[in-house]
Amino acid sequence: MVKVITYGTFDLLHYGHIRLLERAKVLGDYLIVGITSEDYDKSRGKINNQQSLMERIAGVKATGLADEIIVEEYEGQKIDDIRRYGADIFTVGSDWEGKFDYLNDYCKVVYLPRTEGISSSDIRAEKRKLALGTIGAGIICDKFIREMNYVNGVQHVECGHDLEGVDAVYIATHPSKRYDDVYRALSKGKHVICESPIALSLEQFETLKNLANQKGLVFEEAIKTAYANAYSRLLVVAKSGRIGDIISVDATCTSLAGRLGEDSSDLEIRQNSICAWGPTAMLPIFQLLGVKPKSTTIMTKIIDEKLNYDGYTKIDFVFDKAVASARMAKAAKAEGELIITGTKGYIYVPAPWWKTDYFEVRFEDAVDNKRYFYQLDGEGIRYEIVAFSKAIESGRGNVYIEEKISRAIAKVMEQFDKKDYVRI
Ligand code: C2G
Repeated sequence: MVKVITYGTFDLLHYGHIRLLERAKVLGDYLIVGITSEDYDKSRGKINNQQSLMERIAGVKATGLADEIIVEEYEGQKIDDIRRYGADIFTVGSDWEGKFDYLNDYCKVVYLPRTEGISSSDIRAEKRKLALGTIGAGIICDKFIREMNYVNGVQHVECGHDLEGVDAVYIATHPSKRYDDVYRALSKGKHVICESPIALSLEQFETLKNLANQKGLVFEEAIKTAYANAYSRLLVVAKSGRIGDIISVDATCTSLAGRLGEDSSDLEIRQNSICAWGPTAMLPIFQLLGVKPKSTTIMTKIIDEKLNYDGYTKIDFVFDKAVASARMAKAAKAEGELIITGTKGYIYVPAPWWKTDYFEVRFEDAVDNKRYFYQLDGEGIRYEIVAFSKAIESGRGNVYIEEKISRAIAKVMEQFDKKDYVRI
């Protein structure tokens, strides 16, 4: 029996895919189709799949051409599979001509002519693009606009104050202005993704959320770290019990803002430490330990009284069975690491942990340590935009940053805003 193996994403299954499978099938007696997992596709830069792995599997299955379907999850798996399944022929479309010649050492490699004139990208592009405007300025806004270019189905549209001509808007204005900007955008029927913190009080957050719900609009908090592969994996590892019970989560984020301290004349246009870093530093704490701390103590060094501008802030949380601390600074420097302490071991994420592609699980006996590496493109912003446009298309909420997390962040912002803190 001649076994043939082929691989692909098979997103929005089309005629080109089916022709490939038909011809692959007649090369032998038994056809194995490897379908790429979401993570593997992300790691090779394919971030625009419209269908989930299960939907893509169902599509290939429905053709009736595959005798066996497997999932392709990592680089180098093709060699493992060819050996494991005893494949005689590896085949793929001619767009890959030459790329898989190295598999000739393991089986016969056949490139089948690609069907011209059709592709998943074309089908995706045919859908009307989401017109996404931006309000705000600065590096973060520029990065966001740049990252839009990598996302199929999203188009950057310049918009004025009236938000004419856009379906959705990204807001990165000064934290003190965000509430008004978000309110205005939602009132005009625009979907909103806004840098965190969105609101400086719980009441503000609830008002915005209710407005979005009433109007059936997507309203999301932008914390890019939440969308990074390494970060979402470390949450899973931490929750899996690998390091035992979680006892403490300690996150530090600092960025020494150049002239701060020497010339503080432009402080009002800068974000203070808690706005710039608080949401990111609190994210793993609330995602791992829950959103109901028994106590929240804010310790801060205020460098401008009138603006309530903190140069350094440390927030201590006490939960039922764990503690946590978030440290953040714009006018002090420390190691930007994340440590999750467990009863059996700990997870260490080196600086800058908020845009890392790597973490380590460490134990008493270093032999048991394990390192994890993941692809991170565009600091996570690219995936954030994909998730936002998918949320709009599907009408489902944000699965990366749940509403209760946004609420918990807004509560801490309110505590700070009311100056309910200990000064140093
Ligand atoms: N294909 C084709 N004609 C098209 C489009 C795709 O023959 N018009 C073929 C591709 O060459 C590939 C298969 O259909 O063999 C699946 O295509 P994709 O879903 O685009 O998957 P791809 O990214 O090519 O993955 O490890 C993954 C594989 O290497 C190929």
